[in-house]
Amino acid sequence: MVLRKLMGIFAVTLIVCGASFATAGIPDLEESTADAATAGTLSLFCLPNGAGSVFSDAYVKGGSGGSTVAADATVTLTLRDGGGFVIPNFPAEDMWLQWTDEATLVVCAGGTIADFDTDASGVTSWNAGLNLGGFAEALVQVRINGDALTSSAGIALHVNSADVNFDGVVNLADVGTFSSDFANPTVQYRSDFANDGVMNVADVGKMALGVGASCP
Ligand SMILES: [Ca+2]
Ligand SMILES: [Ca+2]
Repeated sequence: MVLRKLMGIFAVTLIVCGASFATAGIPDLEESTADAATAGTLSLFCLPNGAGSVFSDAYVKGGSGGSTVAADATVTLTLRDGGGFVIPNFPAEDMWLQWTDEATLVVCAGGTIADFDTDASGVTSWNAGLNLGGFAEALVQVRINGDALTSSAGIALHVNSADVNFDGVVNLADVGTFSSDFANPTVQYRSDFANDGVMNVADVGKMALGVGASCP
């Protein structure tokens, strides 16, 4: 009887250990967390060739009183398994950003992957310029091997780019659309690159910077 009890405990221990071994090192979408360095809705200017703004050089969406307000949008992810243990050395190319609405966005191949593999603390981040065109006013989700984190609904980081017509190339067609937006009394987010709710020379400068850029 005692032997049978011991065998039972041994079997249960095996099953419990087996279960935790099975999830060790496998990213858990609820245990893993990601946040931007600044709270609130932010705006980031991008270019298909990656030469747009770095995340630490983003804006508070809409600015304040017609002035741009700088903000650090750097996204930091801590990757954990089902046991809450951090996962180091996870490949950067398997972690990327994806907006909940990408209808007016073009993402170049691998254009939104993490800056580096997770470090010894299971941490990676996004600060380098993304390779993308078009614009999105939606939440952005961190995806691990294609699956979105469930620990939050996403991060309020909106993006626009000099590739206004979202075809992966910045050319005269984009300049034309930007020019008509510039003359439009109703400010269009897609063209308000130095985002402050006003069209002015700062936006023109970013348009000019982007001409000729394309996906790598
Ligand atoms: Ca274009
Ligand atoms: Ca502006």
